[in-house]
Amino acid sequence: MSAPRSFVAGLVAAFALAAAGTAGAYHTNFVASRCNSNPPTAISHITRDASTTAALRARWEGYQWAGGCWNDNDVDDSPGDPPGVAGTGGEGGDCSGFTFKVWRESASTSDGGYYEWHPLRFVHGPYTAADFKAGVGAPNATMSKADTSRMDALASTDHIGMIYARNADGSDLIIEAKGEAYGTNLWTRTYRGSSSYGGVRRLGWASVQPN
Ligand SMILES: [Ca+2]
Ligand SMILES: [Ca+2]
Repeated sequence: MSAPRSFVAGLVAAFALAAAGTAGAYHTNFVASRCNSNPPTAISHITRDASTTAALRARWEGYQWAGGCWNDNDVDDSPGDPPGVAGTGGEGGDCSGFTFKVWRESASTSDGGYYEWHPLRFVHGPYTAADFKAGVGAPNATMSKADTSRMDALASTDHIGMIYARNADGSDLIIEAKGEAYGTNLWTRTYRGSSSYGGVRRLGWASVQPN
């Protein structure tokens, strides 16, 4: 038998009050205190090497649902936030926000150009993991998983991670913003073998690094 609704509501209210009283325990105010809204820098081209470097800069940083701002101190500055709450304002991207930023995409879905966002620029971008999986937006396209290279992505309707390296056993080293309890990092994943994951490519990589 389930508890009476009023009792459950009372518990929820009591929890909310308790949480408010100890807001500092998880409200690190990272976005409010550290992040900015500076415009991105339009750049002439992107390379897989430069985006790999940008992705690795976020390694060991936090995860924030609907987030998109991190520093580079190799520490999750906002651990233990309640998952799935955009308003907690913690450090880190979520899976799709991280991909958007590393892929140097425009805030406009019709613009396939290249935009460098500072790590401390708070931006999520217009795409969910499902959007990426479907190839939504001018910069993005679906592709065969077999043809993927470094910094292409494997996406499902609720997650996306970028390929850092393919392993001989058919798994991949994936760089991804995984979740509140995990942060952003490199992990061995078997997404490639899952029918729920497809290949996604950021269009327009240049083959040569700028001087
Ligand atoms: Ca950090
Ligand atoms: Ca967090």
